[in-house]
Amino acid sequence: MIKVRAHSNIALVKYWGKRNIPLNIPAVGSISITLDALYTETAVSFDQTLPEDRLVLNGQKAREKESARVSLFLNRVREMAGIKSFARVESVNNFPTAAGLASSASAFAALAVAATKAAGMDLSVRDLSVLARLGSGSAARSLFGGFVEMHRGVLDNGSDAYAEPLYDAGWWPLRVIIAITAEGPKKTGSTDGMEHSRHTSPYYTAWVDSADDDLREMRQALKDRDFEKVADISEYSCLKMHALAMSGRPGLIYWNGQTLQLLHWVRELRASGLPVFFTIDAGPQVKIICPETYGEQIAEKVKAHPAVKRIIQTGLGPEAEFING
Ligand code: 2P0
Repeated sequence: MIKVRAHSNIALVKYWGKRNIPLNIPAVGSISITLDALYTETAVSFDQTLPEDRLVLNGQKAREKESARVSLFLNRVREMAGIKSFARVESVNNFPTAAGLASSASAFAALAVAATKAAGMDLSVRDLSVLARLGSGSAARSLFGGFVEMHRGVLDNGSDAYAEPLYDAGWWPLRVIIAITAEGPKKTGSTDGMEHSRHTSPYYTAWVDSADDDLREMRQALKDRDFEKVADISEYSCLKMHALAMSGRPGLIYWNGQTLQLLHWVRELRASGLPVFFTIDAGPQVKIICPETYGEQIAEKVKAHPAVKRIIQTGLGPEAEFING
């Protein structure tokens, strides 16, 4: 049995849209940070005696839809390894998936590493990233720690659409404070939301065309550890992604009233001189980011805000790793 821990991540320059559906190739590159306190641990063993794949999620037999998605992924692993056995997969998230926090990123990153090793393969990190991407786009990034860039690539077969590390977590200690504004799963998942935007929004082409500029600027801002620039580009990419989602037909609104209140509030904090910015994924939670040295001060303020139910705090995390030797 092979067991792997992979951490969740959030994008500062967002991924939204695919250029190839069957191969799950993103239409735009993205840049993310890996989160220390949010992770998935996945154990995999292939067993010739099993009549089918067995998936246990957070201690319970997985539902049909989740099992099918994992089996589809395992089929690719079996094909690559030239084996036919089914697998036993046990996966545990240490964070609440019901709050709509990303779980597919850490889940498919951990599964890619554990399943290939359990199948007797020793893939390069680049090949692992391509494989993880087939499970979930953001999973390609969760293989790595610290600051990570995902490339959209140009090839039809997706072999150049992979993630790679930009800087490790120690490059620039940041704190991420996740403000939970509502519990419960989101209504439209990212995968469906992205396709909806591609098919119905008049802004989709502009989104794709402007992504490379954002990536280039963010790379430079991270290199310079220029907080103001990172804040500016992150909020721009986040709001542009949500504007794209909202401009579909019907428009997708991932925010609630509390989300919007917090956006204004974070900008007020910044205007008052505190180094802090927000980003939001396909849900109502607001991720508030600041230098580690301001972490405690800002976390206290976020926790006390009436729009916030509770917070989850984390620093930047490491790459995916084997945890049973
Ligand atoms: C991101 N998101 O860059 C963006 C921003 C959500 C909003 O990547 O369809 O679950 O499995 O490739 O990776 C979430 O999308 O989508 C995501 P699929 P995924 O973090």
